[in-house]
Amino acid sequence: MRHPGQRAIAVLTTLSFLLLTVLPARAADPEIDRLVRNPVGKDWVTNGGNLTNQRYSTLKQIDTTNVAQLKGVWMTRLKGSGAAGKYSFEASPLVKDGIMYVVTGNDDVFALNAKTGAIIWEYWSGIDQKISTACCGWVNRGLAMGEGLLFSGQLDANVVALNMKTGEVVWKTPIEKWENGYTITSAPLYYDGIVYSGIAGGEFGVRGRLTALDAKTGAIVWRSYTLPAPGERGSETWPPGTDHSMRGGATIWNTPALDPDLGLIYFVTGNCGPDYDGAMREGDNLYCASMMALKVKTGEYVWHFQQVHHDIWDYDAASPVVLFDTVIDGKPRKGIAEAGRTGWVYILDRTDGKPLVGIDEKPVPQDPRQKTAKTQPIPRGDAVVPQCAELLPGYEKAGCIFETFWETPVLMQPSGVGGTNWSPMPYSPDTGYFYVPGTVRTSAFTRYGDKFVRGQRYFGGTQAAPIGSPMSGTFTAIDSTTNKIAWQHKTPYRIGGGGGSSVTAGGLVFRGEPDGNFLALDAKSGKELWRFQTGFGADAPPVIYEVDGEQYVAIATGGNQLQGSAYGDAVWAFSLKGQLGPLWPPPPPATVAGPIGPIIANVDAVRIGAGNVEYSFGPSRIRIKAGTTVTFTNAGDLPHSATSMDRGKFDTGVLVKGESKAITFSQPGNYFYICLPHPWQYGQVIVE
Ligand SMILES: [Cu+2]
Repeated sequence: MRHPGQRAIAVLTTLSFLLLTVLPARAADPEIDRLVRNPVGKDWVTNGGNLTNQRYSTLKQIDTTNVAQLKGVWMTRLKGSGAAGKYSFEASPLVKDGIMYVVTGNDDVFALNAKTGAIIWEYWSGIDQKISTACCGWVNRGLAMGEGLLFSGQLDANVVALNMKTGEVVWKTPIEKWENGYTITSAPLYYDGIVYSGIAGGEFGVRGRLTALDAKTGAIVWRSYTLPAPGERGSETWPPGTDHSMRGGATIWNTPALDPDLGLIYFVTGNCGPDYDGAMREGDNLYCASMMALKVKTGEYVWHFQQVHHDIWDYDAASPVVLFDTVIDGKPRKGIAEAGRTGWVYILDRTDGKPLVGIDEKPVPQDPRQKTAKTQPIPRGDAVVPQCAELLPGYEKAGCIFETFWETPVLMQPSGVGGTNWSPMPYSPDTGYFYVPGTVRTSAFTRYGDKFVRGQRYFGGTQAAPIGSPMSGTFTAIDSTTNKIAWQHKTPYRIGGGGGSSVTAGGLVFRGEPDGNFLALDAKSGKELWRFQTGFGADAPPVIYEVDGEQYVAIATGGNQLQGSAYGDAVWAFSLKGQLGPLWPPPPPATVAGPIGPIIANVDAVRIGAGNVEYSFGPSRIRIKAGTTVTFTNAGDLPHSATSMDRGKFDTGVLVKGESKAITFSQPGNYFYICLPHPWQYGQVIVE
């Protein structure tokens, strides 16, 4: 028989065990958790400002009445990091307690004094310069912080944690291998002891996923795939008896948002793979091009909304989701919205994924060869970019969004790069508007099929812009309660894959332009109030912060290859007490698609990616006599090809660094060509 005292001890032990397991663990970083749950004030501690991704700052020292006086306080060059043709600068700096942290396209991280711009420490990532699986430039969209650490997802598919005081590596966790087609380009999210990271690689036949890591140790806590294995939920939307879903893309390009009260984490997924070939993947192909909600603790599926069924246009959902609270028909609603590549903003109820403003399934053009979906979701309200293309000389067919195509090119708008690409869409609770960057461009969609080889491009077609076609952009305020345009600016350059913006309680939208200009607009009316030439492509999203009572606006200006803007390695900070004036303008981006530069006669060699202009042919336009053999050599860092626009005339195949291929041009004619991996890279051969 047990002694009563022993029994009491046993009961106490059981009770304390229960308490330990039932009570939530103490927050690992209560300060960061509090900052990211609340409206953004003096610090900007996560990519989207806070857990909502609204990029809305409550600071209002700089407002519509005084913004015209804004000048540069400091401009710091980041020692050449990421300042080369292959890079884009897409990160928002983070700021905490007067220190700024910024990551470049080479995954190098710098800590700066946020008041003076002086560099405090540097982390050089040392990532393999042979990484060949970054689809769309070498980019890093930003950092996260918590527990005294900075978190960064690298192109080599590692998540690293750095000591915030020193920049030293504390842990490093591989999520995958870049050799298998996986890279990380999105900014992670930190909340309640966990780091959440997406993964990219939708152009390489990968399987998308969200990964949750323990912030202290880097151990993987859970991983949630965005594509079902055979037999799992959603696998009925892939052809039975195949494993196409296991390489179907649906990657995560951007920072998730999180609702702590609902216990849900939200994100959007990228295109289906192969991008332009739906022939072998009959079905809706869940969960490509979808908004998704998972349980934040376990990664368990809660709801999804697919924006594009059976995507064959690369109509990714790439811009970060935004959480907002609103009142519709007199009822308070919990909203979630995302700006798609389709040109529409998708506005849903974040509790259940049902449309808030209205989205209708409508019949669309059909092509049995592409196994097209019968209907597509069409949001009520306005699109921010045109959705029909005009016919151009040399083409047989032009159509509107969701037109079909096969081996003959079909012209369509929006282009396969959007609409809105990776750029964020800020939301202001003061105006109730979303601020949506858009690219206006035509794609000539063509399907040609691709065999799957792990770690190789898996496009199945192309969507190059036709030679001579115009390219521009729009910046639009969309009313969140109606999904209709409140105001819209036509911009001279494409800004859907750049032109990042943020909004403030001072009634201002700050946004960059690829020609180097940094602008402030009246958030309510759209009126331009200030403009400043930064000297480099101003495409990364700006941030707003405060040090010692002074409000600053900062932007990383380093250009963007999607925008064709000038590269660089600069970070600018502005305030009302600034003294620095503008810089000389950099070369502006192209506004017409096609090769540029003079026509050079009697050339027998073309170098690709030479002279630190990664996405280029040099000379880009040549005139030769029939029978001439031209040697194409890859002098750049990344794999490139020289492929005639219709692919049948000539094709070097993909050349790695240093590799050459000789092509003999025997037939007179005018041959335009592109690089297949980078279809915005153009050349021309005139054979006489
Ligand atoms: Cu290329």
